[in-house]
Amino acid sequence: MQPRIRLTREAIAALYGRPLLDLVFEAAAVHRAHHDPAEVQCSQLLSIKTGACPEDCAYCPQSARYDAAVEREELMSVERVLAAARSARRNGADRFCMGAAWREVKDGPEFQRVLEMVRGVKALGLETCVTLGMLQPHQAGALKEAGLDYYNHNLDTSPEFYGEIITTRTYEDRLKTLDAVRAAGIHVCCGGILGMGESREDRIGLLYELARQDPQPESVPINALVAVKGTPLEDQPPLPWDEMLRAVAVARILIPQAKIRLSAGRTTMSDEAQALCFLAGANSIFLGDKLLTTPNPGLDHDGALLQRLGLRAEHGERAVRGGAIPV
Ligand code: SAM
Ligand code: DTB
Ligand code: SF4
Repeated sequence: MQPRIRLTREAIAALYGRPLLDLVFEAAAVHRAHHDPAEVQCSQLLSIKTGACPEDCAYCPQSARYDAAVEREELMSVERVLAAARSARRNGADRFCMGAAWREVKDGPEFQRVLEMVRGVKALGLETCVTLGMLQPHQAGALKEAGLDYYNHNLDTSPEFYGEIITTRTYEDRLKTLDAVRAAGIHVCCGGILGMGESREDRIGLLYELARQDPQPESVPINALVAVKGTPLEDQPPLPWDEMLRAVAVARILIPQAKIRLSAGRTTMSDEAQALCFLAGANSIFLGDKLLTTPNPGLDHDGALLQRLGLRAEHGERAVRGGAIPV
């Protein structure tokens, strides 16, 4: 189902600029019409191959071109990945997401190992997600066959600002990968990053590009930049909480069926700001104290926050009870 609002940049700009509490109120109504507002989908991330990436994404500590303090690590063994997935399940996660610092997937033994990881995680009863860079149609087919539920590939920002952040692959390349994912019948997880020095107009442009995909993505991560020392964006000032809130609310209104994921950047958001984002339609988070290479709030903090707000993990039946996260 498409949203009721016209999908033009002008209409989205008008929505984005509404008085903040009116915008949140409307987004909350859309949220409650399409989702159980007490549930938050919980995923856990693992970096299965870390650092030494040839790409030049200005935000990324894993690019070989910058000198962020990230330990390089070759592709992990299947056993180590499955041990991490079991621990994610104990933590209350129902989806396990594996990320590789690759420009693109290459056919061969390493890809075969990733397929093995997907099969193994799926066999644990968890949903599976990977983010591996650019992907060709036959590789998407192989991932689907192995049991992949979601592929994460972000647009990151507006088409206009994109060239300021990445020069080693185009917006068009990203859309092509997303087409291959969709054509293989894998759910699309596609979002972006705020706080990279882009204008509000760029944030509106990103939301427009996300919402006009047909079909719309099933999962939309809204990341706040984690400004990592050694990357070109290390000195970016933190994103104001109300810009994050506006973007979440507009994403919820424009993409009503999707999970809107409050992704990177939660360690610098207050509990109050996160609560407002949940009210405005965010309904997915990453659990645990680490994202790929940067910190995340951790189970005790998130457990207490969800408890306070009366929220619980979605698909709690898949998770093991008795942990910090209410299920
Ligand atoms: N290499 C693959 C790719 O770029 O498609 C997969 C891994 S990459 C780390 C996945 C996503 O993480 C990026 O598209 C970006 O949106 C997000 N990301 C990376 N570094 C970030 C940071 N410092 N702050 C916020 N989001 C970040
Ligand atoms: C996404 O949009 N956010 C997640 C996931 N996709 C892979 C990752 C954010 C990474 C933040 C930087 C890091 O931890 O290295
Ligand atoms: Fe490489 Fe992905 Fe980081 Fe870009 S975002 S440098 S492609 S790991």
